[in-house]
Amino acid sequence: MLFSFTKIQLALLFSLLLGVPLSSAIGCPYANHGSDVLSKRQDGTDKDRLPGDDGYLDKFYVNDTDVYTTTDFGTPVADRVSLKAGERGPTLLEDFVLRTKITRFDHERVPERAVHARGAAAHGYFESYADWSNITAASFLGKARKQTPVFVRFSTVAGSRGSADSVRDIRGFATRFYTDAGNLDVVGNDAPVFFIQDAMQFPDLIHSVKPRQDNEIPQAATAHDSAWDFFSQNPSTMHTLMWALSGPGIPRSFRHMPGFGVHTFRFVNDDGESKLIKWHFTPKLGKAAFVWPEAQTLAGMNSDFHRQDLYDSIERKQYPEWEVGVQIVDEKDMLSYGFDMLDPTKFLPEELVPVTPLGKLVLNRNPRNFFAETEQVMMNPGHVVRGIDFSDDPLLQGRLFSYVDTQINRHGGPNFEQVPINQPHVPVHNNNRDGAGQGLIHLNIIAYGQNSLNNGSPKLANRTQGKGFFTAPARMVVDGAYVRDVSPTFMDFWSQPRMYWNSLVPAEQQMLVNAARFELSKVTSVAVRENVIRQFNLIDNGLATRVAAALGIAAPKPDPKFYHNNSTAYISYFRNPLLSVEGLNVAILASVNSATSMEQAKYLYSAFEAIGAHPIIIGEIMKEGVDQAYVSANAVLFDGIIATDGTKDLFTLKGGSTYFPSQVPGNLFRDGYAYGKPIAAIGNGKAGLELANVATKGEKGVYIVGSTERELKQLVKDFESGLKTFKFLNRFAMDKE
Ligand code: HDE
Repeated sequence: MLFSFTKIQLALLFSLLLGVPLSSAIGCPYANHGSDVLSKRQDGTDKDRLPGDDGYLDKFYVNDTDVYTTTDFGTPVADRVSLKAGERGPTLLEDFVLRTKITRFDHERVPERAVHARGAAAHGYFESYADWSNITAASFLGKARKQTPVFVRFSTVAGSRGSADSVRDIRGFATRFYTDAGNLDVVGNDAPVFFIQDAMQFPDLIHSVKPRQDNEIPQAATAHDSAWDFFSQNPSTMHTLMWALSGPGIPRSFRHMPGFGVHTFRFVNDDGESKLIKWHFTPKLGKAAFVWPEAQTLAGMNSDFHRQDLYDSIERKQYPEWEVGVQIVDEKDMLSYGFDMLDPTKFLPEELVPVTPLGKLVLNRNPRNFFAETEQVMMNPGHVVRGIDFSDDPLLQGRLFSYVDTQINRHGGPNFEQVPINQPHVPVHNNNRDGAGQGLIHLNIIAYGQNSLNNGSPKLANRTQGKGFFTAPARMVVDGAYVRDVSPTFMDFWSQPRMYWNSLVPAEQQMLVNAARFELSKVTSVAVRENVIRQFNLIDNGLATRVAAALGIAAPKPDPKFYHNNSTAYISYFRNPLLSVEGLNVAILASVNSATSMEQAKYLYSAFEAIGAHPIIIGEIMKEGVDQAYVSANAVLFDGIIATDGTKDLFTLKGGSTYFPSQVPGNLFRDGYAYGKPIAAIGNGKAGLELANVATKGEKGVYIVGSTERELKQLVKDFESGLKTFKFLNRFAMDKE
């Protein structure tokens, strides 16, 4: 009997020897049709898996190569032509192949998210810098270099699922950590503050910013009466509004965007000691934002710009990265910083409490199926693990209810945690049962506690046994009567917006003023406009006066109750250059009719690729050596624009071209300059600058050079620094004092 194996043992042996996952070895009908696809993508072996890919999703991948079509219940069928009574006769009810195919199609859509419907996501990993068990019992932070799989979804808030990426809005930044002690979701935004202080106001806020109820206009925009009526009637919105009206409202990409947990949370260590914390995700590339005219045009030129930027940079192996850190505050200091740490409309300046870096977050794998992963991921701030705890922030408390509720609506039942992308990568044991779409076969029929028939299993985990979640022992309730009221510690709505305003560079303040002018010029109610000016005037008289001037409203007298000169160095998007040019799009304008131009384009392509930028050669037609045709080119798609020597004719097209509108090449320079981008002309490419009438030699961010190799080398160097500057602020008009 020495070599007698059961079928399972044989399968296990086979699977171990050949590296074939167990489920395919035993012929499981649903699991693991995907090993072929996976091996192609990841070079065949587990060794080649990227960090963070623990193979958890492998068993769910389906590969349809070289197999027959089947029905959902496994019968092989042909599903191209329906069953009819005679070739030209009526289709028969009997045709289960047709009926199921159509039924499945009819049910493909699920409700989009009520907010944050538009988004994109990627897989990756978190790596802890150190053992942080002195401050938190969270196991994923318990060891230096420990890696944890993550899935991060970025989003806009107000727009529908098909809306444009570059609209003005706060961005969602939701990170799921698949830790070895369960899932932790940090469901944050790209601003560290939120519009309202109490969950009770959330439906009101969202009703006001969503499109009008009668005509569903405008899509994904706050530039309408109801949004600004809500803002001006609810001054808690002022602070987040300032963020939305400036850089964070129109980020260059998700890769250039920070993330914040917004609310105060808690770290708790094994001994039960707790600290208040605020989550920060800081982009390794630095922060960058569009300017508004650029973002608007982009919505038409490529409404998927952010989604594509994320996808493409991962495919190019330029993995987006953030440093994850926390501000740590003693429990007793809840009210020590001039505001209440429970108030989500306030942020804690880094000058007061610096961010402690905990680890890095890297995104290195695109989802394989948008619906299955990105659309079905159901983030929830209530997904916490041992070592993390909540605070009494009333907005957070309301969120802890909302997210599960909304998932049940979207999924049509309570088993949404069983969807592959939502499954924790650790076993799930409890007495929750049944419901629509139950995907597990529970063998425990003693589905209650306390029981004796199953030895009390599943057992209860807590602080001292089973490494369970526990509430921070130091969490105290402030004694008081039941009230439906706002705390007096939540009542200063203007000091922090003023600090925000004080912290922007002048050109950035101007962008904010311009954004407010744009939005309010679309507000039809004069009373609403005046109410906004009154609110702005509590923040800063200059802000109010400048916006008012564009609306034909008289300059208000200063209302200095909340005026001060405090500022913080960490807010501005335009104060510091980018830290890297990684993945920035450099348009190299070429002419297929000029050998010099094509050669130079090739040279520049290699040079920019070598420094990590993303060069794109533009030509009259698509052919070898050309990445994009002028017909689809627009300055908004590129971070910098260079015309090669030999492109002169492009800029002097008499009578135009049928391959592209004749104004396109010139407009690339005209608009690129107006949007503050670095631009360059080599040799007779200078004709482009002349046509666009935009720049002169010696102007910052404008490079005019000859064609020698020395000059080209220097150009690449200078242009790299121009790309890091990102926006040449001197080109933007400023209000006269
Ligand atoms: Fe959300 N929010 N939210 N929110 N939120 C949702 O949950 C809600 C709030 C945030 O990529 C919904 O699954 C309420 C603050 C992100 O899948 C919903 C309140 C912050 C995402 C919901 C808030 C956020 C959501 C819609 C006030 C920043 C997208 C679909 C009490 C800290 C997550 C869903 C993803 C999504 C409710 C306030 C961020 C309806 C009631 C504050 C990033 O449950």
